Amino acid sequence: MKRRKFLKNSSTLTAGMISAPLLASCQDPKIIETNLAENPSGTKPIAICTWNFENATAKAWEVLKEGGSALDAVEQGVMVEEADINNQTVGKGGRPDRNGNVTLDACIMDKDGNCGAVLCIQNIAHPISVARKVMEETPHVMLAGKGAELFGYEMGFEKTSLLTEKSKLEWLEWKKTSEYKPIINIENHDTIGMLAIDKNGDISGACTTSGMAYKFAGRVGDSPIVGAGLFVDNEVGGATATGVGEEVVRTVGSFLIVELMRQGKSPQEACEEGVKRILAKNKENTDFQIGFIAMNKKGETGSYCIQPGFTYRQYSESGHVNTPSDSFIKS
Ligand code: SD4
Repeated sequence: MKRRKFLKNSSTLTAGMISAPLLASCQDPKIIETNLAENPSGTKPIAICTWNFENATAKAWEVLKEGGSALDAVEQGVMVEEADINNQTVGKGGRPDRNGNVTLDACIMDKDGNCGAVLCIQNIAHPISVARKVMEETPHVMLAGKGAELFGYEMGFEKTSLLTEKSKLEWLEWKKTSEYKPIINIENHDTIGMLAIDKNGDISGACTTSGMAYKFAGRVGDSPIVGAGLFVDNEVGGATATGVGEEVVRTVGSFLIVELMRQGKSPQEACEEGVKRILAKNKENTDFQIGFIAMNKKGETGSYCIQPGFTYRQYSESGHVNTPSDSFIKS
């Protein structure tokens, strides 16, 4: 039943080719030629993200086509979802914890393996940008809770209420039973993880979420944990996750996928193995969702998930497409 709902709500395949002027302006043709010669199926620059976040990949592509860095592309790309109050799993508008507080998790990683994260941060609309500041302005990798929030204000971020009327009303309804049951459908699983390669061939990644709806106060999932919700190694590629974070943390999912690519697996094969490792630890219960996406240094991409319905968006000179992911459970 839950799975059927998931399918019903999942995005359908949409594909729109980019315009000729955009193609022409995209990048130094020499670089494209070299890439194609090396690897006919790979392409770069490229941005990919979990789910069908068309506006987020369009923003990332705008940065990449102007010659911007992969780091700027992923930050600005995911900020689109953080700002979208209709996305109830990311940023402002996110569903609150069981006490009615919206707490956000985010991390970012650059081509040099630098990383920054904020965990359980409140009242700041763009946790990804605070995470970037942690990476660039502090000697630390992670800041949590009040400390992260105060650091954000020091860095000039504004205090803002993240709980929208819609999320508040839903939470009040939930409180009548107070049953914590992560539901497998797109409304509860639209965390954005994004990976990009820029014109120099450098890779960065970002991941941002409000986490599982009605979680315990203080709960942190995989999304801000470097290696779990996101991992990038500029020599190999990157991976990022969506779904039940506790399960991704148990296998350090994104790091695993990057390491599998280092050992020669394609992004697709590595994502499949990543999901299968999680399933191996859940022999009795597959009634939850995990979706991984991955990209290697050549710009080849892949994805895999447990339940059908997961898709990922990609934007490169080959087009702007939403690709349905293959799944362990077929229907
Ligand atoms: C978490 N992985 O906090 C996140 C939730 C998620 O789409 O991906 N939702 O566990």
